[in-house]
Amino acid sequence: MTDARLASLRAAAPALRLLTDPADLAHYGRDWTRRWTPAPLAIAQPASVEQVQAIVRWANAEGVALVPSGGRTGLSGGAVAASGELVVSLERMNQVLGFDPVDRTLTVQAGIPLQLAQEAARAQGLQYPVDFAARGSCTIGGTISTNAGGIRVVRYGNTRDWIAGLKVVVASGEVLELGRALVKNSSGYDLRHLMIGAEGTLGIVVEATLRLTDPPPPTRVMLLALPGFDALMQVFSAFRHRLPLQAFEFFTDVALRHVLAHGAQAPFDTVHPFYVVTEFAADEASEAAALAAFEQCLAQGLASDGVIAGSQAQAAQLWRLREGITESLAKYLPYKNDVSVRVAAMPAFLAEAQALLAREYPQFEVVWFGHIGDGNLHINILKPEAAAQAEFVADCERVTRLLAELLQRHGGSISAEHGIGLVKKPYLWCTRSAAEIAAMRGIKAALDPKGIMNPGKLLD
Ligand code: 2HG
Ligand code: ZN
Repeated sequence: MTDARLASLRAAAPALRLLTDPADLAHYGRDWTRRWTPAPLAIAQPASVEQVQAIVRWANAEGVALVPSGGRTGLSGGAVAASGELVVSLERMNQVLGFDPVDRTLTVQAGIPLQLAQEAARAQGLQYPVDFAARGSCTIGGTISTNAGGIRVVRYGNTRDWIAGLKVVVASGEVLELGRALVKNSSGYDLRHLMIGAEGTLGIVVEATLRLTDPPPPTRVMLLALPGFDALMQVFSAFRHRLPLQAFEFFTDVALRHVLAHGAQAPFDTVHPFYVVTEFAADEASEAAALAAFEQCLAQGLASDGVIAGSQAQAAQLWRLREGITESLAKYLPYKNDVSVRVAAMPAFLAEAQALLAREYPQFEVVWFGHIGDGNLHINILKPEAAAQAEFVADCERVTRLLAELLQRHGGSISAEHGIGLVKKPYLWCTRSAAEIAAMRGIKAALDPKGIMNPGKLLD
Protein backbone atom coordinates (compact mmCIF):
# COMPACT_ATOMS: atom_id res chain seq x y z
CA MET A 1 0.00 0.00 0.00
CA THR A 2 2.71 2.44 1.08
CA ASP A 3 4.93 1.49 -1.84
CA ALA A 4 2.09 1.87 -4.32
CA ARG A 5 1.37 5.36 -3.02
CA LEU A 6 4.99 6.39 -3.17
CA ALA A 7 5.30 4.93 -6.66
CA SER A 8 2.38 7.07 -7.78
CA LEU A 9 3.95 10.15 -6.12
CA ARG A 10 7.22 9.39 -7.92
CA ALA A 11 5.31 9.17 -11.18
CA ALA A 12 3.55 12.50 -10.45
CA ALA A 13 6.80 14.27 -9.53
CA PRO A 14 9.71 12.33 -11.01
CA ALA A 15 12.51 14.65 -9.84
CA LEU A 16 11.17 15.02 -6.29
CA ARG A 17 13.50 14.02 -3.45
CA LEU A 18 11.76 11.50 -1.20
CA LEU A 19 13.15 10.14 2.07
CA THR A 20 11.89 6.91 3.62
CA ASP A 21 14.78 5.94 5.85
CA PRO A 22 13.52 5.23 9.43
CA ALA A 23 15.96 7.81 10.85
CA ASP A 24 14.57 10.46 8.49
CA LEU A 25 10.98 9.52 9.32
CA ALA A 26 11.78 9.93 13.02
CA HIS A 27 13.67 13.20 12.48
CA TYR A 28 11.12 14.96 10.25
CA GLY A 29 8.03 13.48 11.90
CA ARG A 30 8.28 15.39 15.15
CA ASP A 31 8.75 18.85 16.59
CA TRP A 32 10.03 20.10 19.93
CA THR A 33 6.97 18.76 21.78
CA ARG A 34 8.50 15.24 21.81
CA ARG A 35 5.14 13.80 22.86
CA TRP A 36 4.00 11.90 19.76
CA THR A 37 5.72 8.98 18.12
CA PRO A 38 6.60 10.02 14.58
CA ALA A 39 5.04 7.81 11.90
CA PRO A 40 5.00 9.63 8.56
CA LEU A 41 4.50 7.90 5.21
CA ALA A 42 7.62 9.57 3.81
CA ILE A 43 9.41 12.90 3.65
CA ALA A 44 9.18 14.97 0.47
CA GLN A 45 11.80 17.66 -0.04
CA PRO A 46 10.61 19.78 -2.95
CA ALA A 47 13.07 22.16 -4.56
CA SER A 48 10.56 24.38 -6.38
CA VAL A 49 7.02 25.75 -6.22
CA GLU A 50 6.13 23.47 -9.15
CA GLN A 51 7.19 20.44 -7.14
CA VAL A 52 5.08 21.57 -4.18
CA GLN A 53 2.14 21.94 -6.58
CA ALA A 54 2.72 18.44 -7.94
CA ILE A 55 2.81 17.01 -4.41
CA VAL A 56 -0.40 18.79 -3.42
CA ARG A 57 -2.25 17.75 -6.58
CA TRP A 58 -1.18 14.16 -6.00
CA ALA A 59 -2.21 14.28 -2.33
CA ASN A 60 -5.59 15.75 -3.19
CA ALA A 61 -6.21 13.06 -5.79
CA GLU A 62 -5.03 10.23 -3.54
CA GLY A 63 -6.49 11.62 -0.29
CA VAL A 64 -3.10 11.66 1.45
CA ALA A 65 -2.64 14.04 4.38
CA LEU A 66 0.25 16.52 4.15
CA VAL A 67 2.24 18.03 7.03
CA PRO A 68 4.13 21.17 5.97
CA SER A 69 7.45 21.27 7.76
CA GLY A 70 9.91 24.08 8.54
CA GLY A 71 12.48 23.89 11.33
CA ARG A 72 10.12 21.89 13.60
CA THR A 73 10.99 24.04 16.61
CA GLY A 74 7.26 24.40 17.34
CA LEU A 75 5.93 23.65 20.80
CA SER A 76 2.29 22.82 20.00
CA GLY A 77 2.64 19.77 17.77
CA GLY A 78 1.74 21.68 14.59
CA ALA A 79 4.46 19.92 12.57
CA VAL A 80 4.02 16.45 14.06
CA ALA A 81 3.38 13.61 11.58
CA ALA A 82 2.20 10.65 13.65
CA SER A 83 -0.50 9.20 11.38
CA GLY A 84 0.99 8.21 8.05
CA GLU A 85 1.10 11.72 6.57
CA LEU A 86 3.51 12.87 3.89
CA VAL A 87 5.82 15.47 5.45
CA VAL A 88 6.56 18.30 3.02
CA SER A 89 9.86 19.70 4.24
CA LEU A 90 10.63 23.14 2.80
CA GLU A 91 14.28 22.72 3.84
CA ARG A 92 15.66 22.90 0.30
CA MET A 93 13.63 25.99 -0.57
CA ASN A 94 15.82 28.28 1.50
CA GLN A 95 16.98 31.08 -0.80
CA VAL A 96 16.70 34.85 -0.77
CA LEU A 97 14.88 35.64 -4.02
CA GLY A 98 15.15 39.41 -4.08
CA PHE A 99 15.48 42.73 -2.30
CA ASP A 100 13.64 45.88 -3.23
CA PRO A 101 15.33 49.00 -1.83
CA VAL A 102 12.40 51.29 -2.66
CA ASP A 103 9.72 49.09 -1.13
CA ARG A 104 12.21 47.96 1.51
CA THR A 105 11.14 44.35 1.15
CA LEU A 106 13.01 41.07 1.09
CA THR A 107 11.49 38.14 -0.78
CA VAL A 108 12.52 34.71 0.46
CA GLN A 109 11.62 31.07 0.05
CA ALA A 110 9.71 29.72 3.03
CA GLY A 111 12.42 27.27 4.13
CA ILE A 112 15.02 29.93 4.90
CA PRO A 113 15.96 30.02 8.60
CA LEU A 114 14.84 33.20 10.37
CA GLN A 115 18.43 34.09 11.20
CA LEU A 116 19.54 34.00 7.55
CA ALA A 117 16.63 36.26 6.59
CA GLN A 118 17.65 38.66 9.40
CA GLU A 119 21.24 38.61 8.12
CA ALA A 120 20.13 39.25 4.53
CA ALA A 121 18.17 42.29 5.75
CA ARG A 122 21.19 43.51 7.73
CA ALA A 123 23.40 43.19 4.66
CA GLN A 124 21.09 45.75 3.01
CA GLY A 125 21.45 48.15 5.96
CA LEU A 126 17.95 47.30 7.26
CA GLN A 127 16.39 44.85 9.70
CA TYR A 128 13.72 42.19 9.82
CA PRO A 129 12.70 42.68 13.45
CA VAL A 130 10.94 39.42 14.36
CA ASP A 131 13.34 37.65 16.70
CA PHE A 132 13.49 34.86 19.26
CA ALA A 133 15.83 32.21 20.63
CA ALA A 134 15.13 29.54 17.97
CA ARG A 135 16.19 31.97 15.20
CA GLY A 136 18.93 29.66 13.91
CA SER A 137 16.69 26.60 13.46
CA CYS A 138 13.15 27.84 12.79
CA THR A 139 12.16 28.85 9.26
CA ILE A 140 10.30 31.87 7.92
CA GLY A 141 7.47 29.58 6.76
CA GLY A 142 7.06 28.24 10.30
CA THR A 143 7.10 31.72 11.83
CA ILE A 144 4.38 32.79 9.40
CA SER A 145 2.28 29.70 10.04
CA THR A 146 2.28 30.38 13.80
CA ASN A 147 2.29 34.20 13.61
CA ALA A 148 5.41 33.95 15.77
CA GLY A 149 6.02 36.66 18.37
CA GLY A 150 9.26 36.58 20.35
CA ILE A 151 11.35 39.06 22.27
CA ARG A 152 10.83 42.22 20.17
CA VAL A 153 7.04 42.29 20.01
CA VAL A 154 6.85 45.06 22.62
CA ARG A 155 8.67 47.30 20.13
CA TYR A 156 7.90 45.87 16.67
CA GLY A 157 4.80 43.67 16.86
CA ASN A 158 4.24 40.10 15.68
CA THR A 159 5.16 38.34 12.42
CA ARG A 160 1.79 39.39 10.98
CA ASP A 161 2.90 43.01 10.99
CA TRP A 162 5.88 42.28 8.74
CA ILE A 163 4.43 40.13 5.98
CA ALA A 164 3.92 42.21 2.85
CA GLY A 165 3.17 39.32 0.53
CA LEU A 166 2.80 35.56 0.46
CA LYS A 167 2.84 32.83 -2.13
CA VAL A 168 0.78 29.86 -0.97
CA VAL A 169 0.00 26.53 -2.64
CA VAL A 170 -3.57 25.60 -1.71
CA ALA A 171 -5.16 22.15 -1.77
CA SER A 172 -6.30 22.46 -5.41
CA GLY A 173 -2.64 22.85 -6.37
CA GLU A 174 -3.14 26.47 -7.37
CA VAL A 175 -0.72 29.16 -6.26
CA LEU A 176 -2.24 32.18 -4.53
CA GLU A 177 -0.17 35.38 -4.57
CA LEU A 178 -1.45 37.31 -1.59
CA GLY A 179 -0.81 40.92 -0.66
CA ARG A 180 1.78 41.48 -3.40
CA ALA A 181 3.63 43.97 -1.18
CA LEU A 182 1.06 46.69 -1.75
CA VAL A 183 1.06 49.25 1.05
CA LYS A 184 -2.57 50.05 0.36
CA ASN A 185 -5.02 47.51 -0.93
CA SER A 186 -8.69 47.74 -0.08
CA SER A 187 -10.00 45.00 -2.34
CA GLY A 188 -11.88 42.58 -0.14
CA TYR A 189 -10.87 39.72 2.12
CA ASP A 190 -7.17 39.77 2.99
CA LEU A 191 -6.33 36.10 2.45
CA ARG A 192 -2.72 36.83 3.37
CA HIS A 193 -3.75 37.38 6.97
CA LEU A 194 -5.85 34.24 6.87
CA MET A 195 -2.76 32.23 5.98
CA ILE A 196 -0.66 33.82 8.76
CA GLY A 197 -1.19 31.70 11.87
CA ALA A 198 -3.12 29.02 9.94
CA GLU A 199 -0.53 26.38 10.89
CA GLY A 200 -0.48 24.94 7.39
CA THR A 201 -4.15 23.95 7.54
CA LEU A 202 -5.15 26.14 4.58
CA GLY A 203 -2.16 25.73 2.30
CA ILE A 204 1.61 25.56 2.12
CA VAL A 205 3.46 28.86 2.32
CA VAL A 206 6.23 28.65 -0.29
CA GLU A 207 7.44 32.25 -0.50
CA ALA A 208 7.15 35.42 1.57
CA THR A 209 7.87 39.07 1.00
CA LEU A 210 9.06 40.52 4.29
CA ARG A 211 8.76 44.17 5.16
CA LEU A 212 12.03 45.58 6.50
CA THR A 213 12.68 48.61 8.64
CA ASP A 214 15.49 50.86 9.85
CA PRO A 215 18.15 48.99 11.80
CA PRO A 216 17.78 49.19 15.57
CA PRO A 217 19.79 51.84 17.42
CA PRO A 218 22.78 50.72 19.48
CA THR A 219 21.19 49.43 22.67
CA ARG A 220 21.77 48.89 26.37
CA VAL A 221 20.67 45.77 28.20
CA MET A 222 19.64 46.00 31.85
CA LEU A 223 18.80 43.23 34.29
CA LEU A 224 16.55 44.04 37.23
CA ALA A 225 15.89 41.99 40.35
CA LEU A 226 12.34 42.20 41.71
CA PRO A 227 10.97 41.23 45.10
CA GLY A 228 7.63 39.79 43.92
CA PHE A 229 5.14 39.09 41.17
CA ASP A 230 3.08 42.16 42.12
CA ALA A 231 6.00 44.42 41.25
CA LEU A 232 6.31 43.12 37.70
CA MET A 233 3.64 45.12 35.93
CA GLN A 234 4.38 48.22 37.99
CA VAL A 235 8.04 48.10 36.96
CA PHE A 236 6.92 47.66 33.35
CA SER A 237 4.69 50.73 33.62
CA ALA A 238 7.44 52.78 35.25
CA PHE A 239 9.85 51.98 32.43
CA ARG A 240 7.42 52.19 29.54
CA HIS A 241 6.11 55.49 30.78
CA ARG A 242 9.58 57.03 30.64
CA LEU A 243 11.23 55.53 27.56
CA PRO A 244 10.65 53.43 24.43
CA LEU A 245 11.57 49.80 25.17
CA GLN A 246 13.13 47.36 22.71
CA ALA A 247 12.35 44.39 24.95
CA PHE A 248 10.92 43.65 28.38
CA GLU A 249 11.15 40.01 29.46
CA PHE A 250 10.83 38.34 32.83
CA PHE A 251 11.76 35.07 34.52
CA THR A 252 11.72 33.64 38.01
CA ASP A 253 14.48 32.46 40.34
CA VAL A 254 13.50 28.88 39.42
CA ALA A 255 14.15 29.61 35.73
CA LEU A 256 17.46 31.25 36.63
CA ARG A 257 18.52 28.22 38.64
CA HIS A 258 18.03 25.98 35.59
CA VAL A 259 19.86 28.30 33.19
CA LEU A 260 22.77 28.59 35.62
CA ALA A 261 22.91 24.80 35.96
CA HIS A 262 23.10 24.79 32.15
CA GLY A 263 26.26 26.92 32.11
CA ALA A 264 25.15 30.58 32.33
CA GLN A 265 26.79 33.02 34.77
CA ALA A 266 25.04 34.28 37.91
CA PRO A 267 24.16 37.98 37.55
CA PHE A 268 23.94 38.89 41.27
CA ASP A 269 25.49 37.61 44.49
CA THR A 270 22.12 37.07 46.10
CA VAL A 271 19.01 35.28 44.89
CA HIS A 272 15.85 37.27 44.07
CA PRO A 273 12.38 35.91 43.34
CA PHE A 274 11.97 37.64 39.93
CA TYR A 275 14.11 39.13 37.19
CA VAL A 276 13.50 41.38 34.20
CA VAL A 277 15.72 41.81 31.14
CA THR A 278 15.02 45.04 29.36
CA GLU A 279 16.69 46.69 26.38
CA PHE A 280 16.57 50.30 25.25
CA ALA A 281 18.43 52.73 22.98
CA ALA A 282 21.93 53.60 24.11
CA ASP A 283 21.43 57.36 23.82
CA GLU A 284 21.78 59.87 26.63
CA ALA A 285 18.07 60.55 27.02
CA SER A 286 17.05 56.88 27.12
CA GLU A 287 19.83 55.95 29.51
CA ALA A 288 18.91 58.78 31.87
CA ALA A 289 15.23 57.82 31.67
CA ALA A 290 16.01 54.15 32.37
CA LEU A 291 18.12 55.10 35.35
CA ALA A 292 15.38 57.36 36.68
CA ALA A 293 12.82 54.56 36.25
CA PHE A 294 15.13 52.16 38.06
CA GLU A 295 15.67 54.58 40.94
CA GLN A 296 11.95 55.18 41.22
CA CYS A 297 11.38 51.41 41.38
CA LEU A 298 14.10 51.02 44.01
CA ALA A 299 12.62 53.82 46.13
CA GLN A 300 9.15 52.25 45.91
CA GLY A 301 10.45 48.82 46.82
CA LEU A 302 9.52 47.44 43.38
CA ALA A 303 13.12 46.58 42.47
CA SER A 304 15.86 45.32 44.72
CA ASP A 305 18.91 45.33 42.45
CA GLY A 306 19.96 46.07 38.89
CA VAL A 307 22.89 45.86 36.50
CA ILE A 308 23.54 47.40 33.07
CA ALA A 309 25.75 45.51 30.63
CA GLY A 310 28.96 47.40 29.98
CA SER A 311 29.89 45.52 26.81
CA GLN A 312 28.38 43.46 24.01
CA ALA A 313 29.65 40.32 25.71
CA GLN A 314 27.93 41.23 28.97
CA ALA A 315 24.73 42.07 27.12
CA ALA A 316 24.85 38.63 25.50
CA GLN A 317 25.38 37.08 28.95
CA LEU A 318 22.33 38.82 30.34
CA TRP A 319 20.22 37.78 27.33
CA ARG A 320 21.40 34.21 27.74
CA LEU A 321 19.74 34.12 31.16
CA ARG A 322 16.39 34.61 29.42
CA GLU A 323 16.95 32.97 26.03
CA GLY A 324 18.57 29.85 27.47
CA ILE A 325 15.54 28.86 29.57
CA THR A 326 13.75 26.58 27.08
CA GLU A 327 16.90 24.62 26.33
CA SER A 328 17.81 24.29 30.01
CA LEU A 329 14.37 22.80 30.75
CA ALA A 330 14.16 20.45 27.74
CA LYS A 331 15.48 17.41 29.61
CA TYR A 332 12.48 17.58 32.00
CA LEU A 333 10.01 17.10 29.10
CA PRO A 334 8.02 20.09 30.37
CA TYR A 335 4.32 20.58 29.80
CA LYS A 336 4.05 24.09 28.36
CA ASN A 337 1.44 26.78 28.65
CA ASP A 338 1.80 29.87 26.45
CA VAL A 339 -0.98 32.20 27.48
CA SER A 340 -1.80 35.86 27.02
CA VAL A 341 -4.17 38.50 28.29
CA ARG A 342 -4.33 42.23 27.57
CA VAL A 343 -1.46 43.98 29.32
CA ALA A 344 -4.00 45.94 31.36
CA ALA A 345 -5.64 42.69 32.49
CA MET A 346 -2.31 41.14 33.49
CA PRO A 347 -2.15 42.07 37.22
CA ALA A 348 -5.59 40.59 37.99
CA PHE A 349 -4.96 37.53 35.80
CA LEU A 350 -1.50 36.94 37.28
CA ALA A 351 -2.83 36.94 40.84
CA GLU A 352 -5.49 34.35 40.02
CA ALA A 353 -3.24 32.24 37.80
CA GLN A 354 -0.57 32.11 40.46
CA ALA A 355 -3.07 31.02 43.12
CA LEU A 356 -4.56 28.41 40.78
CA LEU A 357 -1.23 26.83 39.84
CA ALA A 358 0.09 26.91 43.42
CA ARG A 359 -3.04 25.06 44.50
CA GLU A 360 -3.12 22.54 41.62
CA TYR A 361 0.57 21.79 41.23
CA PRO A 362 1.91 21.30 44.77
CA GLN A 363 3.90 18.29 43.56
CA PHE A 364 5.53 19.76 40.41
CA GLU A 365 8.15 22.41 39.78
CA VAL A 366 6.56 25.28 37.83
CA VAL A 367 8.74 27.70 35.84
CA TRP A 368 7.34 31.10 34.88
CA PHE A 369 8.91 33.36 32.28
CA GLY A 370 8.05 35.25 29.14
CA HIS A 371 7.16 38.38 27.30
CA ILE A 372 5.48 40.21 30.13
CA GLY A 373 5.48 43.48 28.18
CA ASP A 374 3.10 41.83 25.66
CA GLY A 375 0.90 40.20 28.30
CA ASN A 376 2.38 36.81 27.33
CA LEU A 377 3.37 34.26 29.98
CA HIS A 378 5.20 31.00 29.44
CA ILE A 379 4.52 28.47 32.18
CA ASN A 380 6.55 25.27 32.06
CA ILE A 381 5.62 22.41 34.37
CA LEU A 382 8.54 20.04 34.83
CA LYS A 383 7.96 16.32 34.78
CA PRO A 384 9.50 14.60 37.81
CA GLU A 385 11.91 11.93 36.62
CA ALA A 386 9.92 9.14 38.22
CA ALA A 387 6.56 10.19 36.75
CA ALA A 388 5.18 8.41 33.68
CA GLN A 389 4.75 10.88 30.80
CA ALA A 390 1.13 9.96 30.05
CA GLU A 391 -0.01 10.46 33.65
CA PHE A 392 1.97 13.67 33.99
CA VAL A 393 0.41 15.08 30.80
CA ALA A 394 -3.08 14.01 31.91
CA ASP A 395 -2.62 15.85 35.20
CA CYS A 396 -1.35 18.98 33.41
CA GLU A 397 -4.29 18.82 30.99
CA ARG A 398 -6.71 18.76 33.90
CA VAL A 399 -5.11 21.93 35.27
CA THR A 400 -4.93 23.52 31.81
CA ARG A 401 -8.71 23.19 31.58
CA LEU A 402 -8.97 25.28 34.75
CA LEU A 403 -6.46 27.74 33.36
CA ALA A 404 -8.53 27.92 30.16
CA GLU A 405 -11.61 28.86 32.17
CA LEU A 406 -9.60 31.56 33.90
CA LEU A 407 -8.34 32.84 30.55
CA GLN A 408 -11.87 32.93 29.20
CA ARG A 409 -12.97 35.06 32.15
CA HIS A 410 -10.07 37.46 31.57
CA GLY A 411 -10.53 37.59 27.78
CA GLY A 412 -7.19 35.92 27.13
CA SER A 413 -5.67 33.40 24.71
CA ILE A 414 -4.64 29.78 25.26
CA SER A 415 -1.89 30.31 22.69
CA ALA A 416 -0.11 33.64 22.55
CA GLU A 417 2.56 32.73 20.00
CA HIS A 418 3.16 28.97 19.76
CA GLY A 419 0.00 28.03 17.87
CA ILE A 420 -2.76 25.54 18.63
CA GLY A 421 -1.49 22.45 16.79
CA LEU A 422 -2.38 19.25 18.62
CA VAL A 423 -1.49 20.41 22.10
CA LYS A 424 -3.89 23.34 22.55
CA LYS A 425 -6.75 22.07 20.37
CA PRO A 426 -8.91 20.91 23.31
CA TYR A 427 -8.89 24.46 24.73
CA LEU A 428 -9.63 26.55 21.64
CA TRP A 429 -13.12 27.30 23.04
CA CYS A 430 -11.66 29.53 25.75
CA THR A 431 -10.28 31.97 23.21
CA ARG A 432 -12.63 31.62 20.22
CA SER A 433 -16.42 31.67 20.37
CA ALA A 434 -18.49 28.82 18.92
CA ALA A 435 -19.48 31.11 16.03
CA GLU A 436 -15.82 31.93 15.33
CA ILE A 437 -14.85 28.26 15.35
CA ALA A 438 -17.75 27.49 12.99
CA ALA A 439 -16.52 30.24 10.64
CA MET A 440 -13.00 28.80 10.80
CA ARG A 441 -14.34 25.37 9.88
CA GLY A 442 -16.22 26.89 6.94
CA ILE A 443 -13.04 28.53 5.66
CA LYS A 444 -11.13 25.28 6.04
CA ALA A 445 -13.80 23.37 4.11
CA ALA A 446 -13.82 25.98 1.32
CA LEU A 447 -10.05 25.94 0.81
CA ASP A 448 -9.34 22.31 1.63
CA PRO A 449 -12.52 20.29 0.98
CA LYS A 450 -10.79 16.93 1.27
CA GLY A 451 -8.95 17.89 4.45
CA ILE A 452 -5.43 17.08 3.23
CA MET A 453 -3.70 20.15 4.68
CA ASN A 454 -2.27 19.32 8.11
CA PRO A 455 -5.45 17.59 9.26
CA GLY A 456 -6.10 17.30 12.98
CA LYS A 457 -4.10 20.42 13.77
CA LEU A 458 -5.90 23.49 15.08
CA LEU A 459 -9.36 22.01 14.30
CA ASP A 460 -10.69 18.45 14.28
C1 2HG B 1 10.45 31.69 24.51
O1 2HG B 1 9.89 32.77 24.68
C2 2HG B 1 9.80 30.67 23.64
O2 2HG B 1 11.57 31.45 24.99
C3 2HG B 1 9.71 29.28 24.29
O3 2HG B 1 8.54 31.09 23.22
C4 2HG B 1 8.85 29.24 25.50
O4 2HG B 1 9.73 27.11 26.16
C5 2HG B 1 8.79 27.88 26.25
O5 2HG B 1 7.79 27.64 26.93
ZN1 ZN C 1 8.10 33.07 23.83
